[in-house]
Amino acid sequence: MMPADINKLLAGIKTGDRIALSQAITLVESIKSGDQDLSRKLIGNLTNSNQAIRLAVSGSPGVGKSTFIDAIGFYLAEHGHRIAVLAIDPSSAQSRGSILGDKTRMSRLSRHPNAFIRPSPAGGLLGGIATSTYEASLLCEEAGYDVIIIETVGVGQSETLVRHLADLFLLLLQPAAGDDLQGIKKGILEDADLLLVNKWDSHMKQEAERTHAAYRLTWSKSRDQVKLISSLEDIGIEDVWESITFLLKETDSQLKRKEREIFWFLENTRRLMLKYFLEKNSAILDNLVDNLKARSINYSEAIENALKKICT
Ligand SMILES: Nc1nc2c(ncn2[C@@H]2O[C@H](COP(=O)(O)OP(=O)(O)OP(=O)(O)O)[C@@H](O)[C@H]2O)c(=O)[nH]1
Ligand SMILES: [Mg+2]
Repeated sequence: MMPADINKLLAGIKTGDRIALSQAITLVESIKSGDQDLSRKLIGNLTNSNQAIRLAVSGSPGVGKSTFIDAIGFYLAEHGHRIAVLAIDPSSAQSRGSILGDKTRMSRLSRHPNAFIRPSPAGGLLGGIATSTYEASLLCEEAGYDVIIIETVGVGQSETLVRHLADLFLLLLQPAAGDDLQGIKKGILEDADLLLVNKWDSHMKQEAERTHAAYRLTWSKSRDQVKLISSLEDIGIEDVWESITFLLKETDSQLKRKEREIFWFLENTRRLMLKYFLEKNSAILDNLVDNLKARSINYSEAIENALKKICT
């Protein structure tokens, strides 16, 4: 892509051209340094005049995240909202197959004229959160999508990062037998704003009710923020949206927006600085590794040498 194309791309995004939006997201996801320069130019020229609601949807593999997003996204799209879905798939970097999978699991939404679905490979970065997801959400906002839903598997570091992508964090839970509360880590539970026990249907109905009751008793936040839903049968979806709008009224979204910008500025600058220093000093590090192998220096001397040569 040429620098001159950036203005064309920007104009396309503003008029709601999906291809332009897709191309722009591909650009911000690119790790080529030329693309990164263009990407910064693109992001720097956004007007940020639209204000979208950002929702993160997390939960164990197979709990029903995509099915839930299809249900609530379709409901909102039918009510005049424009929905963008950024699905971060930790496996798609290898298989690439799941892109099709996500589209078929969000079959109603993917056919809706008010919806845009974008699967992104996590690329092994940050345990399931692509560092470019923040930028992709800015692009969707510029394109006029007023609800942006981010699907992510809550693993590793992403547990703390999802908080910084969205205004609200929805955690889906699997109906679990008896006392087994499925080993969801306390940290991720406390980060969540809504707990949604999914699959409240079929043979899992009673189990879902028991799980719901258990979380209402043990969770530190309001009992009303623990819900029973069936994404497959569209049960409880409207109620979830009501809770979301209620919680959003209590959140200072402008403050969240500022905090988000600062967080991702630091996160991405740190990552770029590290990459820059590692590339610039690779010869020094290689040389020290050789010295270690030859035992001409010891471990501590190698670290001291590296610091002296690189940081002073
Ligand atoms: N019975 C029932 N099945 C559901 C419900 N929601 C999802 N499922 C099923 O659960 C399976 C997994 O659903 P997905 O929506 O792909 O789950 P996911 O959490 O997005 O999965 P990954 O993206 O692979 O982590 C599918 O077979 C769905 O049909 C529900 O409310 N009830
Ligand atoms: Mg999914």
